[in-house]
Amino acid sequence: MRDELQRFLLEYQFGLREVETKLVILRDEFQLTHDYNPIEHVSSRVKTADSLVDKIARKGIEPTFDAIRTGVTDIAGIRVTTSFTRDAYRLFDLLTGQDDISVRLVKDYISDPKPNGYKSLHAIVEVPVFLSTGRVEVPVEVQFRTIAMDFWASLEHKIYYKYDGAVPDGLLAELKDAADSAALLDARMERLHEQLHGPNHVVHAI
Ligand code: 0O2
Repeated sequence: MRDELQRFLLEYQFGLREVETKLVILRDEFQLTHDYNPIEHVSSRVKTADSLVDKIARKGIEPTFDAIRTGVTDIAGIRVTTSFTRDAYRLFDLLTGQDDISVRLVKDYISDPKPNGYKSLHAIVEVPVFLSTGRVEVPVEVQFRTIAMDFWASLEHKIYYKYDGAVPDGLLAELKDAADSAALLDARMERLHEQLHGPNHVVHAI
């Protein structure tokens, strides 16, 4: 069972590598061709077996590989941090437009933030991985967000876990207020950037 689980998780590790390589190629090509790098940071992880078991129990998913494959879509996860909101959408378009990538689900919490203030653009994509046994489509969750959105989300995540989900109302209101400030900062930085380079910087050149 343990070997089977390792083998199951390995496919997600390979899927992650494929998508990471695509992002590295976009980043390097952007830098070289346009003298501009829209990606600040990329981080990735495959869920640990313990965290996967927790999620299956929480969501009431049957403990079979088929049920897990269908029911848990963030076993492989990548977070792409960009300088500006435009870059988050631009990278989303460039990745999801590649013809070996299929998009399973998109959640746009940038245009439609969660009530707590969370902003991020999520996509569940499927990427082909070629094994000795043949081709498998591996789902990978990709989150695109700006540095300001990421800064907010990582603090909110820590607070949420510290209070085990029961965050006091005063703190929730402060977090929402901080999310609004982060959004204002994003808009302001993007305006400054456009003053420097013009609104269509890079877009024309693609
Ligand atoms: P972790 O530890 O980051 O992996 P799902 O539970 O994934 O099947 P859900 O929650 O509807 O379904 O998916 P959604 O909304 O796309 O959120 C998935 C991930 O987005 C979360 O993964 C978080 O990483 C992030 N996220 C979503 N909402 C919030 C939020 O309010 N605050 C912060 N800080 N992050 C958020 P996990 O598995 O919850 O956690």
